[in-house]
Amino acid sequence: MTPRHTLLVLLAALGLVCAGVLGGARPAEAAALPNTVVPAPVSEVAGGSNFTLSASATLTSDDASIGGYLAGILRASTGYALPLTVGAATPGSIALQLTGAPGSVGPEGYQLTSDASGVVIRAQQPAGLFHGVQTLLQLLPPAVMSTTVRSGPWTVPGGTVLDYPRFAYRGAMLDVARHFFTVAQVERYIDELALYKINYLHLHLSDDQGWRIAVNSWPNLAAYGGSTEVGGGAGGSYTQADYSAIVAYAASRYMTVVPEIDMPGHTNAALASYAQLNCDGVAPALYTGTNVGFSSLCVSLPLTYTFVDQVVGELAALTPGPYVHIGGDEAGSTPLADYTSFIDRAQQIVADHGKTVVGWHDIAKASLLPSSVAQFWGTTTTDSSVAAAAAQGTRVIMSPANKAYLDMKYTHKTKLGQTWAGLIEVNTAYGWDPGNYLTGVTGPSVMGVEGPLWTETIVTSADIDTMAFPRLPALAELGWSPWSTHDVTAFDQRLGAQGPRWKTMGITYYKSPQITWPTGS
Ligand code: NGO
Repeated sequence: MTPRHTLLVLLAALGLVCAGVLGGARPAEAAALPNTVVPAPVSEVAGGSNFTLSASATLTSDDASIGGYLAGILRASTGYALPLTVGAATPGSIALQLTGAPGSVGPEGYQLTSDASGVVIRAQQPAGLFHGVQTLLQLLPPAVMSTTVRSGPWTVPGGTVLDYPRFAYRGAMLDVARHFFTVAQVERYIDELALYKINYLHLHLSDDQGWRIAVNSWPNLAAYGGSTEVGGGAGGSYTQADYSAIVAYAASRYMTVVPEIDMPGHTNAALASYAQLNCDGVAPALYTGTNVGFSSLCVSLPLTYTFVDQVVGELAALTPGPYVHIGGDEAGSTPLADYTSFIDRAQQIVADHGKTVVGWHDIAKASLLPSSVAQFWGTTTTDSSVAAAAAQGTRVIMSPANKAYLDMKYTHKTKLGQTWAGLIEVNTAYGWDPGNYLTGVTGPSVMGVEGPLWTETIVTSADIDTMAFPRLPALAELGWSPWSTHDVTAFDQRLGAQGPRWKTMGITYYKSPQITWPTGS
């Protein structure tokens, strides 16, 4: 038991003793906040009486769309009318307020207080209110996530939660290139990620097997380069309107899209679409296998940079977020000198379009712009080029493949996924500190954490769910919660409490034997 849990138990015991002494003045259900919230909040203090949502309750919100989001979930499962108003909280209501939050909550944090008179979530910014709403949902019974009416009582334990993130970047990546996923499938994943306060969605939009975003100046990329996928299926691609719809949907969940065009390697789909992009002027065939490292843009060709400029330009114009990811991994058929000169030019092109570069950590072999971000995907805890870049001020997103890759199998028996970086059970995904993992990459060098889901073997939304749950919530907790809350026993209990929610929501998850899953999950 951690000191924090000891404190909660003591407070709970005190509450029960007081209730006895005062002759039952305090209802018996007043107890510690249950250990159910993932990611673990910065602080939770139990106290006061519980709140129970009644059929006549109202919702008040300073932000109409977040109010609408919460109302939508609560109305569906409770069957209550829950009229949404703006203004002062009324007794018995849930109030979302953009005033009165302590300064410590910052732009993404919140304070939640609950007692018999109501629940109030206070934040400085809408993102904080949205995160507070996620905590509130996790304090309500799992049936609250049902899309059909269920029976209550809809009780929130009494107490106060004060909460804000450890890292500014808490990401998830979906590879829509190896297998294509529709807008609806991506939106479904966004909704799942939002439950765990993930705030960046990285879309891997191009690879050898497919080009997934329409580029007006190079129409064959999507039309031809998007026409297949791993295994030879029909593939697909997003129109620019589709992509904008994903960006807007993500924004409604306080998530920023980071689009990736992988280059100079992983480019067979582009090279197959335009013969003139190839050094020999001959377009290769489309590729539907799973090898890596065989394709490269032609670094000596002037047209290559026109291509990069126009592709990045169109993508940057469609992307409100600050980042464009240029890939840069496994350029096994690009000589090192070509590779570094290409990355130098690609960084400048991205900067010219007003965006900040993210690249897989291979880009640390080139000379990086001060703003460029490296995404570590290695399987070791030392990497001299990444450490050297960090010493120069490069910020790093931590995605060590043997901890954070959501496409690795859980065990040898896992049907989907790969094993090249090892097997990743839940406690392995949880058992590392992103802020103190890679030698020389600590403190402000660590921008955050990301869980990449590569899709060589992933075809359906159920496949996505099975690989992401329950490991994605583990990574989300590493990204959000203070390291002082890190406790595998307490985490496993919190995670188990999510099981009935996933069942209610139709999320197919891996029932890890490391977790005690409650009845009904
Ligand atoms: C590697 C590779 C990807 C694969 C993935 C599979 C990176 C950054 N490049 O990660 O092309 O899909 O492994 O796990």
